[in-house]
Amino acid sequence: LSQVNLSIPIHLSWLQRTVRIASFSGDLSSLTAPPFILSPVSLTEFPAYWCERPELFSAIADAKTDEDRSIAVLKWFISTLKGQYTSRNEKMGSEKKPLNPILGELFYGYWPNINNRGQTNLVVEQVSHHPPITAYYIENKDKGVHLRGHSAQKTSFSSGSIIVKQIGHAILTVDLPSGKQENFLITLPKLRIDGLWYGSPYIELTDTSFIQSSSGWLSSIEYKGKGYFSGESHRYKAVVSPPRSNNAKHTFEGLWHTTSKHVNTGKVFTNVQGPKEEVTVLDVEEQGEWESRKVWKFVSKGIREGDFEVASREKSKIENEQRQRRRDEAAAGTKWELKHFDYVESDPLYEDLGILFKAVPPTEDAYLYKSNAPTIPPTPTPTTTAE
Ligand code: HCR
Repeated sequence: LSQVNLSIPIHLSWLQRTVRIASFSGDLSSLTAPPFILSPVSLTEFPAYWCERPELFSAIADAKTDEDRSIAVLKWFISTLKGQYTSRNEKMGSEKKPLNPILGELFYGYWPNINNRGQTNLVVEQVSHHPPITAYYIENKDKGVHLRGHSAQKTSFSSGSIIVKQIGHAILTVDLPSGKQENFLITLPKLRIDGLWYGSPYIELTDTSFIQSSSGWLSSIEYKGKGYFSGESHRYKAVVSPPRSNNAKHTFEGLWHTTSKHVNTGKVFTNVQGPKEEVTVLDVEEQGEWESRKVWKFVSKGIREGDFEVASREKSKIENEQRQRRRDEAAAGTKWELKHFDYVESDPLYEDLGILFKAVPPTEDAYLYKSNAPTIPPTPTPTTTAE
C-alpha cells in the first residue's frame, strides 16, 4: 500500500474523475479507486470506533446526575473522534477508501470486562448495499448502557474537497437506578476530505453536531478545523446548556485528536493521546460466512500484500455472487431479510428529542435491534475427556 510508485498524473487523473463522479452521484462507494487509495478494512468494522475507550462508555452509567451524565456522554463522544476520523492516517499514512460492504455483511466483537467496567458487545449489519447503510448496536449490559445507530453518507464536491454529509444518527440509552431510562440523541458531524490534490487525503470535521438528552441537557459541538477561523486542525468547542435554557453552563475547548479542557475550571476534559483498545473478534477461520473478515479475506490479503490483481479478482467474485443473489431474489419474488435489525420509517426517539433543538431533518428512519446476536465471545464447547 505504499505510495512510492505513484506518479502525480495518476493521482490527478483519478482524482479529477473522482470529483466529477462524486459530485454527480453523491455515492463514493461506487467509485473504482486506484490501489494506493484502498483500505483492506470493510465499512462494517467502523462502528467499533465508538467504543475503543470502553471505560469512558461504561463511565456514563456511573454519573450521578443528569448534568454529569450529559458531560460524561460528551466526553466519551469527543474521545471517539480521533479513532473515527484519523486512524487510517495513523495506520496507513492517509485516509483510504474502505471496502464497500455486501448486503447482510456482519461484524461481531467485544471489549472484555476489565477493572469492573463490564463487558461491551458490538453487533453490526450492512442493512443496505445501494446506498450503503450500516446499522449497529453496542451494549454494556453489566452497566446498563447501550448505543444503537446507523450510518450512511451523501457526498458532494466543493473547492477541491469532498464534502461528506453523514446521514443517520445514534441513540445512547442509560438504565437509571430509578428503573427509568435516559436517552441521548447524537447527531453526526459533517466531514471534509482535503489533501486530494496531493494524493494524501485526510479528514477535517465541519459545522455543528448535537447531543440532546431526554433530561433536557443539550451539548452543541462546533468543529473549527484548519482553514477556518482557528487555523488549527481538529479544533472544537462544545457548550452544554441546562434544560430550556440558551445559556451555556459548561464550555469545553481544545483539539479532539489530542487534548481539550473544561474552560470554566481549566481542568483537562479529554486526553486521547494514550493507547486505545481495539475490539476483540473471533479468528477469521472461526467466523461465519457472512462475517466481514471472512467475506473479504482474500481481497484484504491482496491489498495488504500489494497484490492488486488477486484483490480485484476476488472482489469481482464477491460482486458477481451478490448480483446473482439479487437476480435470484427478483425471480423468486423474495426480499433479503435483515438478521439483527428491524427497519422503522420514523424513529420516535429522534422525533421526541430532535424537536428540543430543532433537528434537521425533523424526522429520520432507524434500525431497531432485535436482541438476537450470538453469544459474544462464544461459550466454549465443553470438551469431554475419554475415561
Ligand atoms: C467517507 C468515508 C466513508 C464513511 C466513513 C465514516 C463516515 C463512516 C462512519 C464512521 O462512524 C465515521 C466515518 C469515518 C470515515 O472517515 C468515513 C470515510 C472517509 C473516506 C470514506 C470514503 C467513502 C472514501 C473516499 C475515498 C478517498 C478520496 C479517500
